[in-house]
Amino acid sequence: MADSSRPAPEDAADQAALPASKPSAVELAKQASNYLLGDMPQELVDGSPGFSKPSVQLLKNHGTYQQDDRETRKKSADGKKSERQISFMIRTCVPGGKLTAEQLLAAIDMGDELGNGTIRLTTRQAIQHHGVVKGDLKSFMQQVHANQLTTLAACGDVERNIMCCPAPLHGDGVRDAMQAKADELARHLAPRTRAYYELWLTDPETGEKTLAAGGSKDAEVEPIYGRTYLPRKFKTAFALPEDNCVDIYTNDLGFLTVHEQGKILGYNVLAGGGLGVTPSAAKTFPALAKRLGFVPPEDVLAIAEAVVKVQRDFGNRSDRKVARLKYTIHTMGLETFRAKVEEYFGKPLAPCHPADVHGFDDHIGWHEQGDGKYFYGFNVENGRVHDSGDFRLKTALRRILRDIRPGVRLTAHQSILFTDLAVTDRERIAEILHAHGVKTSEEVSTLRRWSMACVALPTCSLAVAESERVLPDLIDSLEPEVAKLGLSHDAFTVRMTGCPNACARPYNADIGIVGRTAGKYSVFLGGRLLGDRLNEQYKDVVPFEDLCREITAVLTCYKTERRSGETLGDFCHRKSVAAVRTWADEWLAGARGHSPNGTQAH
Ligand code: SRM
Ligand code: SF4
Repeated sequence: MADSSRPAPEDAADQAALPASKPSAVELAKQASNYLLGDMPQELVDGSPGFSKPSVQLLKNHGTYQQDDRETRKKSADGKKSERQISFMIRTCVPGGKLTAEQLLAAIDMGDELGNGTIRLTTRQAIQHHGVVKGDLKSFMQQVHANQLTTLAACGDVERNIMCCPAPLHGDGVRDAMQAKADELARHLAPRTRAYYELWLTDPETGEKTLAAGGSKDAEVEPIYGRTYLPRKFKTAFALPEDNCVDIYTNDLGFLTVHEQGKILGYNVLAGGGLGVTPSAAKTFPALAKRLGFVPPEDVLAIAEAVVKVQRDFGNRSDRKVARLKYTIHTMGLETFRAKVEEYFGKPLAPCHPADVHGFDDHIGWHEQGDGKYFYGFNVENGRVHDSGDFRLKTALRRILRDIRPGVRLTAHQSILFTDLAVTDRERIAEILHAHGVKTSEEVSTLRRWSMACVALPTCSLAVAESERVLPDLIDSLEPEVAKLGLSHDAFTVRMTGCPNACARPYNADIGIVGRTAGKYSVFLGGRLLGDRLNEQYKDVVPFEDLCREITAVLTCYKTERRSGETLGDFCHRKSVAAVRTWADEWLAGARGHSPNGTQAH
């Protein structure tokens, strides 16, 4: 239940700094940091390879994580400690995934000059670099700024990169208007602290501003967030009922665009989605967002601010495991939460419009934009842009970006849309890709196209198993099985993560594969492309080498028993995951006419 002794909305920002229960160490670090600056100015130039613990927490709000390559760790001489080569992951915000060719080129160049020679397109339409050393951090941030982007709030306890369907489909203007609204909200919820500018965009010797002076000059530095920002990360997305390519239901806050005859009537507001779980903490759970109410377009900023402020004031600041909005709603109850949001909003919320998600498009392939130009959705496997042997994706991208100068949009599926193309560019793009050993989207199997994996090893400190580096092998081994079953054209999502934090959103996929321990995975079934249903655990602790036959068994069951037009996820949901398991286990044991290797059972 909501605590009635809580402060009124207008003075809650200050009091949020003083929670009743013992604040977590991260809260203390934020509280003492003077709006996210802390001791970082001194630590940045102290000659050591890393930062202190409080600064490591603060740095996340500036878009960077202190990490190390876990494969190069060495035992110290006395064998007691492990020696780590510290480097930094840096995430750059790209609201709605919109970039220019120059910006993506610059990001690729920065990966070569200051990072590990690769870049990664994320599951939230942003860009990540890895392997940047402390001495290069400032230069990196300055280059991001020069590239007219920012890393501020790409990570941390703030509104993250706001997602929006990136398709440049200009036809009736609905997507353009929705994308503009998402941009407006991203600007509205951006932190206003000057710390970012003071730390990264000034000369360390003189303290003089070299690139930009920014942030609030008002006495009230952060009118939305207050001194301690939010209790936890906060994520927002905009989608259309006919196209949920951003997985709106997995976000803390979602705006589902309700439109008729080319006019946006308003937005259904969804709240409390989030997927990460901690298996050792039973109090954690994945959740899809709940339908909260309906607002006209002019109220989007105000309702978002109200939801953010309720989370600011009522979210858990002592236990970070249960600090996301989904737990605030769970603790308060949906009706109490809605009432509190209405209080902050200053008026009642209209009930949701009946419109709901009913379609999904990854925008891969060649499409007309509706303005006489074309866009090409290019599938980047697991978002990793690199050159390796004959596969020279990074070089191919450079050529496309330099020679054709398309617009660029990043998708929530770690892929790229090249936009504003002429019809003749289709062949040029295919030629460039082929010349660099890269397949066009049309040459990639449906199975691979709809798969995605998180970063995991070797950089992610939370990974317990491989993900990005092994999913391509699993897909390689599954492709012939899928073809044998005649399912090559069936679209279903296969999403893999190296731990239960769920960065590739496995818990609403048709098939979710989640790292449990080294080389072993839990398998989940029964979500679907639409992203509006959580899946269920099918099997636990499955060795990587058994995943292909286990999934093949499920697909065989699907092929044999599905109804006409039924998708894999819908089939598993209807039949029940338990019944699919029984069927598939019998098939694996050879008791269903044919054993897995195709021989007749006795
Ligand atoms: Fe994530 C933490 C990578 C999208 C849930 N995520 C991490 C960290 C920063 C690991 C860490 O804390 O040390 C990973 C960086 C690894 C590395 O070496 O690069 C990481 N998350 C990613 C990315 C890059 C995965 C990718 O392959 O694309 C995605 C970056 C998105 C972006 O541009 O902002 C990414 N993370 C997600 C998503 C999907 C989404 O938001 O649509 C989720 C599930 C949705 C959600 O938030 O619940 C997600 N990441 C988490 C969690 C669990 C949060 C929770 O509430 O339980 C963590 C761990 C944490 O926050 O404590 C985490
Ligand atoms: Fe790391 Fe786990 Fe996220 Fe994968 S799901 S990037 S292993 S935190």
